[in-house]
Amino acid sequence: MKTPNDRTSQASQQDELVDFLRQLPKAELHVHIEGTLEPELMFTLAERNGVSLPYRNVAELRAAYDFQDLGSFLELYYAGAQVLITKQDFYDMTWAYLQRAHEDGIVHTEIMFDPQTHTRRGIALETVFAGIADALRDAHRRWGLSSRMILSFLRDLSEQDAFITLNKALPLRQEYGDLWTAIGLDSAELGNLPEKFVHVFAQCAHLGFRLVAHAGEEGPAEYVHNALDVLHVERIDHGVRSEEDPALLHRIIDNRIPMTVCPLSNIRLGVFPSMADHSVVRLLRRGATVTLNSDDPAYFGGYLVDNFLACVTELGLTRDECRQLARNSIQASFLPDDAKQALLSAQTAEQAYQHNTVL
Ligand code: ES4
Ligand code: ZN
Repeated sequence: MKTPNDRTSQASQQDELVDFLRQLPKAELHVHIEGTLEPELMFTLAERNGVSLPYRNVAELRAAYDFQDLGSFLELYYAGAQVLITKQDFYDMTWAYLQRAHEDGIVHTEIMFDPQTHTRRGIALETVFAGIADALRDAHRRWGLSSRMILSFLRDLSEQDAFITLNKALPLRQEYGDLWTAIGLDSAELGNLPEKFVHVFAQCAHLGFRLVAHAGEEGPAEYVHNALDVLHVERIDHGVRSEEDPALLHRIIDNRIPMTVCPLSNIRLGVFPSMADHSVVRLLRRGATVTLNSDDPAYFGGYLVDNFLACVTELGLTRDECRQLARNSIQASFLPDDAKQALLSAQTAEQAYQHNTVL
């Protein structure tokens, strides 16, 4: 049997690193299910549904993924979602993500979905819920991979539109309440302040939903403050610009407010000029409860393990820090405490096994 010292080539070291990252039991807490739609599946669904795409083939579509900022990405992302028509389409997209997630060692996932992207095209909310939920339930049966659904409001639309969406969705809580337990806020951040959604978030809290919001991605640290103070969210999606405000960063560290950070997304959308500039490892080393996530993996060039890899190779993230990030992801999830403990002890057992056999 080979020991690590025998494997000297860079390629095998890389393989060993990928194996290590894959076997870490971890949760993904920030992934937009519409952002997992790979170009190949997009073309398949377009054909199946007779929807025409303004690209001749997959390569042409991929070549268009050359984003300047969040706005230029969102335009393509909403256009791509138009191929999703039937329950089977939502199922196929979600199932493809879950298979990939399972390969990456994800044991729990909290996926965001944007009902307004679909209802405004005349797709019934029930179709969206049913397709996604069926796939999530199948993954739980097949691999024990648990999940939650985070219904996210588009912040470039009005609060009234969010209320309409919430009211349309509430009757579905009967059937999908085990999965749909949280509310999020996404889409174009600049100029669409957290304050705009104060009433609908208060109503969602009153109804017993857990709350998250994107903040401090393109928007300044002030948006993070207001997501916490005005919307009363428990987790901040992105939050990387919090580093610009020392008082805010202290608050986040002291109160262990989780941040769901998406490094490859931030690079592709120009939030940081390059991986070398990314704040995630600095934040982690200052004691922030950071988690790593893929955001829109089909658009940003990588799934969860790819995000870990980029932090290891370009920011010097250590193996212990990888384990810490994996633990953070489970701790920051919306699972009940007993389920978190079970997953955390699985990680401890895995680590003991690694130490005894390989390391
Ligand atoms: C998103 Cl990267 C990002 N930011 C905000 N909203 C989004 N929706 C899908 N991806
Ligand atoms: Zn996001």
